[in-house]
Amino acid sequence: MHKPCALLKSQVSLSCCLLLGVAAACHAAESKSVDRPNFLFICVDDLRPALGCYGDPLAITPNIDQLAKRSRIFNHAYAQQAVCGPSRTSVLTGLMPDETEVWHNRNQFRQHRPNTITMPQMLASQGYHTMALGKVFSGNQRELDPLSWNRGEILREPHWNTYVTNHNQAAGKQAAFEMPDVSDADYPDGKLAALAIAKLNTLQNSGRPFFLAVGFFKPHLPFNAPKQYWDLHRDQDFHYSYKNSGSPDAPPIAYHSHRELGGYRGIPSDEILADEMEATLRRGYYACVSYVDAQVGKLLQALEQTGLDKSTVVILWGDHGFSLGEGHRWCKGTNFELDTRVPLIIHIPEMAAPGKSTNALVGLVDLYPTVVALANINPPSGLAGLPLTKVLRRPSARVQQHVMSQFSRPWNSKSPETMGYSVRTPTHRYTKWVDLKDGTVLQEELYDYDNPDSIRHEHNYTIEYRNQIHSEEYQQARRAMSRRLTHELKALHK
Ligand SMILES: [Ca+2]
Repeated sequence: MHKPCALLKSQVSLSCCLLLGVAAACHAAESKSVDRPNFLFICVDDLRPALGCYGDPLAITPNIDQLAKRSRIFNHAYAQQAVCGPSRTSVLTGLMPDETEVWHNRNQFRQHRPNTITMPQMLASQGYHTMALGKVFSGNQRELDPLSWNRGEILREPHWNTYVTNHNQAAGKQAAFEMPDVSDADYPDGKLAALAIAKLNTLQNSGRPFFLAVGFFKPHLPFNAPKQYWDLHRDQDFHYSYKNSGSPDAPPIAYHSHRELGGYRGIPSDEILADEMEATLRRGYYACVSYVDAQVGKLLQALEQTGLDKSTVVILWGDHGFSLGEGHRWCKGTNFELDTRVPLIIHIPEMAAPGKSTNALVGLVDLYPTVVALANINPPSGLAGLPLTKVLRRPSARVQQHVMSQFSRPWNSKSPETMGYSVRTPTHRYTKWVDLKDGTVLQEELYDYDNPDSIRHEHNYTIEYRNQIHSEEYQQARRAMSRRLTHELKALHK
């Protein structure tokens, strides 16, 4: 069985192999060449563009900044749903949340679409070694996808504990942050970097191209990082407040009611925090980003030392954005710019215009078609995204005119009752909240990113403040954006 599968490369043969459940063993027996690069696919949990290379003045991220100098930096990359599981599933399946029916972390795409061929599964079928370390699909052991990986998927190893201090050892959520004087390897991301480096050496000797996904756990809450990374950041830099900046006038449904931060010990459940606590949490987030940056640096250094950098595409992405009190809220779970916009950095060996950023609008759902294009593999039919290869060749290239994100209310693992569909163009965001029972439009939002009355900039981030949906001068834009979204949804739901 193995030999015929290994020699067949068509979609038909792929279906044959998948049906027989031996996809992981179905490799084209070819040696690696420049046409078949390796992939180091680095996912960073809850990372907004809090990076020096994105112009964040509070970020201390020398290693990712160095990577960016040899890469394409995507200024306008967006998650398809601003929460872990749905976003990651969209990336790895190449489908929108309405297609995977993964709108919540506890939903699993194979229940709805058992025959989905994921990005790594596709690569595995064409001779790649595919391996996942850390949080790639999900942070939950029950929600992994063995079909995607032919070298196993290691979410955590024993003793990869979220907390290291004695007073945080009970089960579940404890303090929202800790800053012990420990080494990198005392926390999971340090252990993960060491494991990934060891696996790189194994993969190098395998004689086959590889797709290694490494999913770092921070800066997701709790903001736990070794003291040395907290010490990089001065407490006074984070003492600023948005409390007097006026409330955004978006409709209530635009906001999440899930109190992720409020569930930690010592944090008020309504997430209305004292200034001191706000500053500490912000500093903790940036400390965690610096900690992850150091681990990414180790991984990239190993890539260079092994010489694999000459044949490896590096893709670094955040699974969604994050709010640190901007817009009067914390965490993620909305269709706003802060939550949907993510860092995306793609490095290709010997790429054109390295270090140049692009303003092309892209979705994380575009990563699947991009990866298979770079691997010279035909994509499966029906992918929602488009390959970004022309933007990798030319930063001024454009791929699409808008990107769609969505979020359900209430947010739980049942079928959603209400969905907020949001379309981002280069200048506007239009969001429509729909009752899914009968299609009734419950609320609309329209923001103009070129109008200072509509948005605010705070520390390099854009916050929607004034919903223009009822403004007379915006009715033409409203109709145009509504048509655009309707067209998009028709195509999605056909
Ligand atoms: Ca996340």
